[in-house]
Amino acid sequence: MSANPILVPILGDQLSRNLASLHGRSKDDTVILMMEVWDEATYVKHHKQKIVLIFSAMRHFAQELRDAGWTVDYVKLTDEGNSGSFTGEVARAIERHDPRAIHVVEAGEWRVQQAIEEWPDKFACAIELLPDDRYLCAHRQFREWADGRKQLTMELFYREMRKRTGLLMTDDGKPKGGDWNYDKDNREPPQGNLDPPPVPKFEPDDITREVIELVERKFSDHFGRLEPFEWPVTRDEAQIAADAFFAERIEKFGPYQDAMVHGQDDMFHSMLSTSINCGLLDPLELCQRAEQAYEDGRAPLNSVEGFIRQIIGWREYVRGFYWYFMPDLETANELDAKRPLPEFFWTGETDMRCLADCIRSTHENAHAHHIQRLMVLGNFCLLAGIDPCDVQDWYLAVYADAFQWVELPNVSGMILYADGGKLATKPYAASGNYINKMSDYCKGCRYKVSQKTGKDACPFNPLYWHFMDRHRERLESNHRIGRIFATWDRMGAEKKRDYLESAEAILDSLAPARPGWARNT
Ligand code: FAD
Ligand code: DLZ
Ligand code: SF4
Repeated sequence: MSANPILVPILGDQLSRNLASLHGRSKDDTVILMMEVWDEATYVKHHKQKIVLIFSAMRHFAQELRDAGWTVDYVKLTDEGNSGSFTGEVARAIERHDPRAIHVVEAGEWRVQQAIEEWPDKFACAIELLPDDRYLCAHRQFREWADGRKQLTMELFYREMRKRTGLLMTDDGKPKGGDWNYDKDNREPPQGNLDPPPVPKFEPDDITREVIELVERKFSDHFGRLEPFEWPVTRDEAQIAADAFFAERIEKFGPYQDAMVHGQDDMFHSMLSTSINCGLLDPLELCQRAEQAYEDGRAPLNSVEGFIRQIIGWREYVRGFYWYFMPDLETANELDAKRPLPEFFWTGETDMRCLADCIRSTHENAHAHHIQRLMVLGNFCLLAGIDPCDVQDWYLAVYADAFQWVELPNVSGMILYADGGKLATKPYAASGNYINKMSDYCKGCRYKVSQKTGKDACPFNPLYWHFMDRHRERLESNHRIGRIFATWDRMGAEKKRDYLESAEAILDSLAPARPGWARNT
């Protein structure tokens, strides 16, 4: 090892061998620094499985790097003198290694990036901040695309990304199959026994077992079931999970993307977000595999295009959106929503069968699939007017794949309309009908989805109209939703009053979450 090496900090969501800070680096001249720190584990009280996932994946990655000949300085959470923060640990590492420079890849999250940007003032050695080229759209490219647009329409961004990556494009620059988007074929309700093939589960090894014990000791008051812990924590395991998706589930991924079945937590989804987000899987590689499945005749175009759109469309779009609108996005509250998150989001104790099932899955697996997050949990928060800060904390804390850059645009923009319509042209508000159409939840529910008002009515029904009525002024001029008010007005005063009174009774019954669930008090 050279006398004044380059120090390369690698964060918990940068676990990729092709990370920009490792490109072309000499192993004899590099000390890689990895840090388990209290600040990151508790800025919200993450689900226990999320902490196990990150710490275990970090420890495995460090081992992999050492096996490949790198020098890794790994700081464990319980190591003596651990300062609890990235900046504190970099300061201590500078004392240990006396580096001539630090090469670090930009952080995924605003909070961490702000801290890194203070390093040049704090530390005497040179700091080189590198762009994270694992994403397919650089910040500059997103800015160039977004500047001057009235509406940042995801579909238009997605088409640009298709052209730029060449994914699902013909040689003469046209979308394969003739259309850009096959979403219309991807809205099958669940019918009959769908029987999705099981997702691979991974038995904890000694490294993971040690982390599980640590989490049990140090984070026992965090939300969520700790065991069984079955997420992939290495690239090899993540590849097995991806192989199974491309072999067994992608075919039906498209048609049943929006379907929900009680107790079926994975459906035909890839379950790869945890591995993609911490760096074990490469998003472009996954899209290329999906396209290959189409070319080989193993998966239909609507499934493959749907999958690719989620990744080079939505995933890249929300990342660009986050950096474009931060830090204001964090405090945006266009609809002035002030109600605290109900306690049942943490306990799962509600008679609403759809919400209870989504919260159970969240508690048991640190996961719920997209349409559960959007149209059940998110829809409830929107209709009930839950404070965006509470909702952000909840989504950030409870999902193993949650990082603020992806969580916040989805929460503020997609579900709550808190950004004032920068992401979505209208609020994704829906009554119980939508959930009934796309799931089997309502059959076994104590509430009646067909009933509109009164004690036995599905709460989504009156809450829907209460939402529309209280935001009428803002929404009426929106051509995508404005017509709904003609239906409301045709109902007549008595029916309207019934709706509003039923909704008020539901809202009054929501016990607020006790403090301490999402953050240490
Ligand atoms: P699949 O359904 O198999 O989709 C494939 C991949 O597409 C995902 O792995 C993911 O990388 C990407 N993707 C799909 N939808 C989105 C989206 N809306 N935004 C960004 N990427 C997307 N995803 C996260 O990774 N982290 C989050 O913190 C997160 N928070 C969310 C909060 C809300 C309110 C909503 C509505 C969605 C959120 N999502 C988040 C998006 C989506 O729900 C998850 O990516 C998905 O459920 C992960 O499961 P999967 O890998 O089986 O996804
Ligand atoms: C999510 C998380 C947790 C729980 N703990 C750590 C940690 O101790 N060390 C670390 O490097 N990363 C952790 N992470 C992931 C970070 O929060 C993530 O890398 C940053 O948000 C990037 O901006
Ligand atoms: Fe959910 Fe309403 Fe259906 Fe019950 S009736 S499962 S509350 S949508």
